[in-house]
Amino acid sequence: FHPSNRSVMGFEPNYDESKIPEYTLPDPLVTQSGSPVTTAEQWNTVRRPELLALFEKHVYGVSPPPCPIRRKHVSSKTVFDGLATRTEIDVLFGSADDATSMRMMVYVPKQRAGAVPAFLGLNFQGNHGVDDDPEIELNPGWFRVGRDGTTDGNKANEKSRGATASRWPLQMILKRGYAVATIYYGDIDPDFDDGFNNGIHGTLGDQVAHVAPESRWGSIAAWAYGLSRGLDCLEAETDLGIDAAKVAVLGHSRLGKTALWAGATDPRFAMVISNNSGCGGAALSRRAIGETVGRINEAFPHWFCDQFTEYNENEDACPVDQHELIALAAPRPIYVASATEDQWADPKGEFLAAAAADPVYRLLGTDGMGGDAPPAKMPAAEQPINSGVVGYHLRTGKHAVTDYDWQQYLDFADRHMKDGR
Ligand code: GTR
Repeated sequence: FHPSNRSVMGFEPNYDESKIPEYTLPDPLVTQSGSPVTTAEQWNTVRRPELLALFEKHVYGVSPPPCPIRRKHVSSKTVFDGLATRTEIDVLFGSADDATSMRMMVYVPKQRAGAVPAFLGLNFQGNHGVDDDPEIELNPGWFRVGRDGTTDGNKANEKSRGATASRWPLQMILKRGYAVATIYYGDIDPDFDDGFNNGIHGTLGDQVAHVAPESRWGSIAAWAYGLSRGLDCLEAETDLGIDAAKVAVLGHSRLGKTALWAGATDPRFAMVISNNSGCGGAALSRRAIGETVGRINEAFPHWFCDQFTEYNENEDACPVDQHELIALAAPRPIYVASATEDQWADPKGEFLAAAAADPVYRLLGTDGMGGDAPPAKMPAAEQPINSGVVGYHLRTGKHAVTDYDWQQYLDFADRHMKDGR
């Protein structure tokens, strides 16, 4: 994100808490018809499906039903001085000749007693941007123009090798006993507004023809759909040594929004991690601070469904808010992370959303954010809240994924995805 973008189209973000409009959050534990939800069964059979449908209709759009995947092995190699096996697999969406394909790159620690838990996340700059090994093919697809000379036009160049390696501390993760799988998000749907023709919007789009046009899947929903097909692949590839019942879906920024939607729509994900996801992710839309619904729809008209534009400068009219997206992961562990210098993403709104999801987690028999009730106040930086199944931290620094963030995710995963803990 370029700070200069903040003023494009005349938008001046508000960062003043005192100028936040008065708002009331929709209650996740009251149905649209006004009935209180007081049992886990009512949540699971009535309110959860209702909320999912509302998010589809009003925010992310309706995706096609899962398509069968085809898998083609590309390579397998021992890397990092014997620490791990890296496998590349092309995953094709459906059986059509022109099926879209995405390349999943998977690292599995060699030293392991049995199948290991894994993190699955999309990346921004290609698999070759995650690690600079020249044997990883330079992704030939469409790329956003890089800030630092990593693209020529919309093509990745050699400078993009390892460009996002700091966000993917592979060896640290592998040494902790976890596998990592990643996919370039542009393989699934290139990140520009093309009228929903390229990527899986084009090849699978006829399957949402029955849906009202304003509620058809946007790009975030398409990327989330790709994550689910990635999980299909991990389930099928039993020889990799990954326990597909213990896969955490994670993402940063727009891909954090995507991870949250993937976790909401696909209950097979054992854990959900949102890193600096902001507006349309973990941050409450009704606070209208930093990036707003109106700004995001104007700048990225392809991310959400068209219906979401109804809530530009009109957040109160939306029947859902983002705490309910977090609640859709319940009772599975979820972790929301913010950064102090990322006010655009509204750290406080991310914290408040996690806290407002807590009652759903407690209704489902977990301890939510831990203790008897969620903390009333946002924690200081580097004071993670991680004793319950809803984790949160504020990190000092910029909009990024750092080793500090990963250390918290690994500790949280140790608690919830490792046997005997
Ligand atoms: C920004 C956008 C944010 C966030 C970010 C990113 O331009 O306003 O919502 O998604 O991009 O994905 O890097």
